[in-house]
Amino acid sequence: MSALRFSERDVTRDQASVESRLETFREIDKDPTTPLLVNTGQEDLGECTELPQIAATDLCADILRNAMQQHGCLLVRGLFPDEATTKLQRAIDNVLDACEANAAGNAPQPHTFFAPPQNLSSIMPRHERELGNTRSFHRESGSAMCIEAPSIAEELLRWYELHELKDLLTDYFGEKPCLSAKKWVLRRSRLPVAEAGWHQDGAFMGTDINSLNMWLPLNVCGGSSGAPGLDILPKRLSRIASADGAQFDWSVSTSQVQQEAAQTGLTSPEFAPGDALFFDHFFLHRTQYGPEFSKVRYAIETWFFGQSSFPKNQIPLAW
Ligand SMILES: O=C(O)CCC(=O)C(=O)O
Repeated sequence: MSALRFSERDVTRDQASVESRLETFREIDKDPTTPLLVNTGQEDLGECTELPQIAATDLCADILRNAMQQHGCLLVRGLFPDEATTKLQRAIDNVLDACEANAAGNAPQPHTFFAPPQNLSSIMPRHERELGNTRSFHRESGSAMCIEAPSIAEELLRWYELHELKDLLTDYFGEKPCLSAKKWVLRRSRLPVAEAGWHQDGAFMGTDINSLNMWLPLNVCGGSSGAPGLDILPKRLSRIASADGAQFDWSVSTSQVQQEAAQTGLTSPEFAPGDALFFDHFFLHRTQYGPEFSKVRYAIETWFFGQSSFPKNQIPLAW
């Protein structure tokens, strides 16, 4: 399998390519007639309590579909090699540092790790204000939109395709996939980890979509490793839990989570670099936090959608 090669890329061409991926969706809305993979309020498929795990060699659309229907998630062990995860950590350092410099008014010349698409603010409904708020939110949480660095984005797309993810997702969605500018995120935890709250991404994406997130940790994290992973409820939910008593209107209070988890129980798996956790917009999870999490964790979150069943507010990106 070919390695990741960031430094050999043509930044100008990659920036133009990401701009064109954004333009594809400027005038397009989702198609309300596309069948949904999970219908809101559909009947529960029993109390499946275990987090389903498979080896990367066993990953196929049927296993993914089955796990998503039964548990709302699938953990694939060893999907990507160690050599790549180390390279990706360094790339994230470079992108986050460039974003900091840009915010401090020292906008770097376009380079491999920073060359934001020039149409990004015009494509967001609230333009500069929305882009500014999105960037501040990311800086405060130790993250950045992947497309701030089009060469990283384009190389990742090439690499995802080599790992047959595009075929897998096309089969899963029943149509070609697209991605999201806002929810394709490079992450390096800021310590101490702030409480981010239990949430389902459908609370702000909407629920009339077909989605799949690939959450990709790049170093050992979770469990009791000392680096924050995710606390999760490995259960197929098909509605957005109430935000009553929660910190934000898109989050879920601990007491509400305990009710949801009454039969299932919560889990906090330990992840190895290159494992991938797949889940959708109904999946209930949060970043682990607390004094015991003193180590930095790197991760990439890539949300995919069906190309006619995407949340327009997350700024779709053609693939
Ligand atoms: O990486 C994290 O800690 C948070 C990830 C998350 O909430 C998500 O991918 O939706």
